[in-house]
Amino acid sequence: MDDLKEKYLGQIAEATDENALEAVRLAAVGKKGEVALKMRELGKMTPEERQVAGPALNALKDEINSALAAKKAALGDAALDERLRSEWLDVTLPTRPRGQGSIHPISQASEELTAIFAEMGFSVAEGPRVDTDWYNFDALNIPGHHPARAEMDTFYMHRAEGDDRPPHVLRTHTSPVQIRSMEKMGAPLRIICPGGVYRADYDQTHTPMFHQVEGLALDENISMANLKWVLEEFVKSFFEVESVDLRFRASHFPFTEPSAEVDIRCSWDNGQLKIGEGDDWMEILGSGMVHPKVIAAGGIDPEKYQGFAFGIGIDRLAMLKYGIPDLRAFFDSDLRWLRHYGFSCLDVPTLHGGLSR
Ligand code: 2NM
Repeated sequence: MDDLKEKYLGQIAEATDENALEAVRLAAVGKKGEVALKMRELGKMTPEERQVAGPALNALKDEINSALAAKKAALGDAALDERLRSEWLDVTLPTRPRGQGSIHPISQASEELTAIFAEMGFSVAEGPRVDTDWYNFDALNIPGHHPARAEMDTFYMHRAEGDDRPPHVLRTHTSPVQIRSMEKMGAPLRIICPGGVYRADYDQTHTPMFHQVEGLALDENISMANLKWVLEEFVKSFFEVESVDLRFRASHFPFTEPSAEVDIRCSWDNGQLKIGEGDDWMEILGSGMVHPKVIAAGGIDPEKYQGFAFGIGIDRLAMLKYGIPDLRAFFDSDLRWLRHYGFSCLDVPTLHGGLSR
C-alpha cells in the first residue's frame, strides 16, 4: 500500500499537463486502475484481513484523489498564467491608417437616424427578438385570424413536447418593444425602436431578416400635424436635402387609426435617383395615430393620452441613400462589398458633422 501511494503521488507531482494527469488518474483510481484491482482482492481475504485492508485502501484512494485535485488546480492556474502571458497585447498602440473593418451600411443608417430622432427628443428603446405572440400580435390589435399571422409570414419557435402554451415568435416588427416601453415607462413617451425583425419571405426585395425603425410619441395633445412635421424633418435630415414634399396616402394598419403611407417626391434620371425633386413619388414608410386599443394594451389610458407611430425599413433607406442596388448583398458578408460600401468607424454620424460625410 505504501509503495502504491509513493508511486502515484510521485507521478502526480511529476505530471506536466492535464493529459498526463488524467493518465495517472486512470491508472491509479480509474474503474480499471490499480486501486480498483486491489479492492477486488478484498473478497479473497479473511474477515480480519479485510477489516484492516478495506479502510486502508479507501484512505489511499481519498489521498490520491485529493492530490489529483490539487495538482489539477495548480496546472489550471499555470495554463491560465501562460495564456495571459502569450496573449498579452498592447491596447495603447495607435490604429492603422485604414482599419481592416468597416461599419456596415445598416449600422451607419441606424446611427444616422438615431442622431436625427435624438435631436427631436426621441430616446432609443430595445427589446427581445424572440417574443410572445401577445406582444407581437394581440397587443397590437392583430387578432388570431388576421392574415399577418398566417404561418407563411411568421417564424414560430417550437415548444417542448406536451407544452400547450402558445409558441414564441421571432418578432415580425419592432412594435412589441413599444408595448413593453409603454408598460415600463408610461406616458408621456417619445421613443424610437430600431432593430432586426423576421418574416418568412425571400426574393429580390425581401430577406427573412431585415431592419426596422419604429417611432412612437404619446402625450395629451398629439395630432397628425406633429407626425407630419417629425417625418419631414427626418427625411430632410436623413437624405441631406433642403426641402422635401411628402405625400400622405390613406392606408390601413391594425395598430393605427387613421393610418397613412408616406411617399417622398423624387426623380429617376437615366437610372439615377434624386430625392426631393421631380415628378415621381416613392413610398418610404407607414404611419398613423396609435389605435386606442394598442395604447390600452400598453397599460396607458387612451382617454388621456394619444399619439402617433410610424415604421420605416432601415435596409431600404440605406439602399436609397448610399446607392446600393441589391438588398441581398447586405447579408452576404462579402469583404469586397463591405470595403466598398462600408463606413469608417472613426466617422461617427452627427447632425453638425453632416451625418455621412
Ligand atoms: C408602421 C405603420 C404604422 C407602429 C405602431 C406602433 C405601436 F406599437 F406604437 F403601436 N409602433 N409602430 C406603426 C404604425 C408601424 O409600420 C409600417
